[in-house]
Amino acid sequence: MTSTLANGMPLSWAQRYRDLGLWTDETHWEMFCAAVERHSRHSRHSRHSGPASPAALDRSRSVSWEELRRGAELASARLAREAGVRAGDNVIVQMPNCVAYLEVIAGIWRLGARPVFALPAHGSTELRHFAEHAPARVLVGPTRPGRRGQRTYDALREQMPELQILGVDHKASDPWEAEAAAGELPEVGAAQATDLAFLQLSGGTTGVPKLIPRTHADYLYSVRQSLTVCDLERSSVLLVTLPASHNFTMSSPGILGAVLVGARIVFAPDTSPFTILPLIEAHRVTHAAMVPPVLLSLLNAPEVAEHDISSLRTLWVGGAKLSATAARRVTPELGCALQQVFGMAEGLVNYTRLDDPEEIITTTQGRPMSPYDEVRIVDDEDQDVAPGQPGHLLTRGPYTIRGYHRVPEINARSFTADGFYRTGDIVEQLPSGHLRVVGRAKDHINRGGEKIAPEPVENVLLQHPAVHDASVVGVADEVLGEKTCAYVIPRPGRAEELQNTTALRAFCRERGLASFAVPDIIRVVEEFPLTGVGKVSKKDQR
Ligand code: OOB
Repeated sequence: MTSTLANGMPLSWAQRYRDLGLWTDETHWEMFCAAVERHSRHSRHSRHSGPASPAALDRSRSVSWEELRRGAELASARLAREAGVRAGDNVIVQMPNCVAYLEVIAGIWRLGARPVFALPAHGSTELRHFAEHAPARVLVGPTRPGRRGQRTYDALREQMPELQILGVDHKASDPWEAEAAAGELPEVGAAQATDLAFLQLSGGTTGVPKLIPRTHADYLYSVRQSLTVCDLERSSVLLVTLPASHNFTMSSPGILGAVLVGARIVFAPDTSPFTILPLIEAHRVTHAAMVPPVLLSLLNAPEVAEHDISSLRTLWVGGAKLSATAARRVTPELGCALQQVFGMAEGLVNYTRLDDPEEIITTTQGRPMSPYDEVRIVDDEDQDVAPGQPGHLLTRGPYTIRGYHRVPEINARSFTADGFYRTGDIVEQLPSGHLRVVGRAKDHINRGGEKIAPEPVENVLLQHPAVHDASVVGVADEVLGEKTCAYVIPRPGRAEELQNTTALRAFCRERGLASFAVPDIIRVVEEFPLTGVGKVSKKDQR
């Protein structure tokens, strides 16, 4: 008899959150089906004739709510038939932003199985780690993953022949056509609301990303709670421009929030202003989530003036610190509201509220979205700091995990004995409860919202025959917030080989490093600065 859920939540706490009415008995598949029923009924009542208005669309497809559910059923049939996916299995999903992405994850939930949310930029190193650690024996990706993606999958086929890679032709007008012809649907897999729903990825401080176990009950609560502090509703149009599988895009209030309220979902293939401005205009987009660099590129794009973006109502900006300067430009220049979002895949999400004073909206990262979120700000000895003073942010609550997936040693460090998650963020709290992020204790690099752990990058650099030692740090960058800078010490007599940094970066890519983790800057040096105890002083390198 285990005494905790997959997310580390003690059963007594799970019962408490259920008694409070925060957690329900619904799984993601049940939520999805109930939502499709509601929205289809609504659109039957409100339209007299003609086709149902689209629920979700991308460059090649536009589908109604019912078609979306049908797509999910067929996706589940394909996964079951071709890869034998069953209840309790983990399935790595590495899809671009598209309608089929949503069908695939809903299809996985239909089987009672669990998506492992990889990002399109992940290379073979990360994917292999997910497959081994989750564990997962199936990966779903695009049929034509591009040159880099193809190399990644070729490498995986060689290194992990037991991993089955299933291609989905997301650009086809009907990716599930063949499946529809194949016949019967598999049964809906058994799953409970308190079961593991999926594995999300952490920003990570050491090594490859840790896997974050979220249950149906805790995650769906976080989506519903997000909706109570956001203005997303049935008539809204959500633009999905960050990678769909990121926690921010999924649930704050994100794709799942849109499914719950019946808002239209428009998938953008990338984040460039050239892509998103025409989409905002064409689909009368009202809401979008962005990391600060994407917001900046939008604010600074001369093309903004050429597009009618008057439909925009609210932009959610988070994932990394937004400067007050940029925050102040949003409403005057884009004509919409700004909500800052300070969240983490481990749980806690803070929002500025739409009716907060402007000063709060532009200079804080919001306050916890749930009255049941517990927040502590402590010094290095875990003692509470005086009000207003900066300290380490610890948190516990109805949708924050109490432990990572299968790493007891790391969990002992990342959580307090009474179950608070050590976020690694340094914050200060205003009397109003709003948090301001002032720094980070953990040493990962935040490259415009993409979190990069230095260690795996260093490990790859160290594989180069001319590299003696490598140390990777984040350096301030105006656009991205931070860039990665690698300091490398050459082996004796081989400095010459490292002069061509392009070749060294190509080497990183070949070794399967995620594209965003390949160092932006490479500096060849003779030695590293050291701290008092002889450790490399990353502080000085920065
Ligand atoms: C979101 O989630 P993750 O898991 O990729 O990264 C979490 C970390 C936080 O611990 C913090 O260091 C940083 O990203 N962060 C911010 C921030 N939002 C996240 N730092 C400063 N200001 C912000 N607004 O990034 C995430 C998950 C859900 C919603 C939004 C973002």
